[in-house]
Amino acid sequence: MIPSVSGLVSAIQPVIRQIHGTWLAWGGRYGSEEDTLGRSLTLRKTDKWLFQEIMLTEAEVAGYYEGMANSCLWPLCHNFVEKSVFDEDMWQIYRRVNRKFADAVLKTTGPGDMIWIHDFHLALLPRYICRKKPGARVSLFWHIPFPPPEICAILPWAKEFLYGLLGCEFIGFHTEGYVLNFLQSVREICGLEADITNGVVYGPERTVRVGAVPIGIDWREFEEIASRPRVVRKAAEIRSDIGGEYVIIGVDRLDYTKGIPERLLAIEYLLERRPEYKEKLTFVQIAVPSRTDVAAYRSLRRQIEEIVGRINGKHTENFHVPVRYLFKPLNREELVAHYLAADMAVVTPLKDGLNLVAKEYAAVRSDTGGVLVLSPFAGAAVQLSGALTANPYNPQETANQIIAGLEMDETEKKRRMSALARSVREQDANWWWQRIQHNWLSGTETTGESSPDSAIGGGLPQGGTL
Ligand code: GDG
Repeated sequence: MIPSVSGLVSAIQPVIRQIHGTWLAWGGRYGSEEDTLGRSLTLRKTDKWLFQEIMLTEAEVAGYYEGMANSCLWPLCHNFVEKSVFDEDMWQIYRRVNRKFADAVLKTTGPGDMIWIHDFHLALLPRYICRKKPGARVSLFWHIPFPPPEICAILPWAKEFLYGLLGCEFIGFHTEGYVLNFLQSVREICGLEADITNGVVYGPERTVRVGAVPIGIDWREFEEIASRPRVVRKAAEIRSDIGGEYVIIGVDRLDYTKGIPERLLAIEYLLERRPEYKEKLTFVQIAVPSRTDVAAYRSLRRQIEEIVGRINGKHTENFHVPVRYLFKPLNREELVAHYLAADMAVVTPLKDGLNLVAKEYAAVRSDTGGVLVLSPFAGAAVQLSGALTANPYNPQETANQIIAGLEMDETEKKRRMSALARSVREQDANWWWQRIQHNWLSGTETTGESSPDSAIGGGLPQGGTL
């Protein structure tokens, strides 16, 4: 099985490996109406954790995953209300699939097991589990932004959606801002009492703690990959193939929240205003294919390709092509070689829960300089104060910050990069997991049966094949 490329998968895998849990998720295969569980397998021979496949029918994938998750909740939570599709049939399928996950979790877990749920695909699952197993040890991590109450209220099923989450003992978000949005939504939409200062909701079935716990990365792994001789050689090859003086990189799933067209417009503006950069600068955009069955993603791809064509048609000088565009995933080593080769990473989402690419770039370039240009609308901006900030909605500002980064003196670059690296190292994947455990377990009585490594129930959509 090949795990899909996404921030969620990158973030979760090191923790699951560490605790030897069981990962329940849809594995990308279709089953029949009656199927709940599919195969159990280890992803690699050396893995001590188990992947337990949950089967979905084609209609469930269409209504639940492509529909409710990717075409309704994803845009809504990223403030793209006009892209959200609201459809009662989709909602009914979302409920059904959440119930299916609840059945699978209940079959797989024993008394006292810790059930850790991931993301907006499974908002109803905590309550479904608790109804059948009152007092179950359930916690959820929300990987994307949580919208403010006035946007949350647009969801026709907002109350049920929020009550679903309130089956948890603890809910983690990336930032204090999302925590506040959640608490205010619960107050305003459900009329429940919420203690904003201490992050507590007094729910109908249990008291729920809520907190900001931004995900960290396994920076040691990135540093180790970046030190491999073949990766260092690959980075040098990338630079010599590209030519010119400066390599700037963007790495994203191809998603309208990531601000790829806006970033390209900033590059276009820069080349027009500062033509001396035409032969010096190359912008490499790695766009990983994502949600290709959703119409909004197909039209975004066309839009990006049109802008890339226009920029290269207009600004190629002496065969130096200013924008290199890759519409495919790279393997880990190739990805790290690109980070290593790049003088600058431009991470300018219009809205992003956190953004791991910014942290990965900082981990790889920690000792070698490099510059990070970061959108204030990425959750990671709260932690990564060494970055140059650029509002993605303003291509001129982004272009100016790119120039400022390219022209910055080496001492300032190193100062900023070491501040970034410090934050990425201090608040890494391990720190994140420790804080989740601390928040989850604090304030509750442990029976002695419970252990954070006994089981993981999670709804993590996987691509690839089994
Ligand atoms: C969601 C939230 C939140 C990218 N290209 C390749 C590749 N990647 C990997 C990166 C990184 C991951 O994919 C992307 O993570 P992000 O955080 O940038 O974005 P989302 O996928 O939208 O993730 C996000 C995250 O969950 C975690 O909570 O930060 O806000 O939207 O790890 O390295 N990996 C490989 N080849 C590529 O070409 N192998």
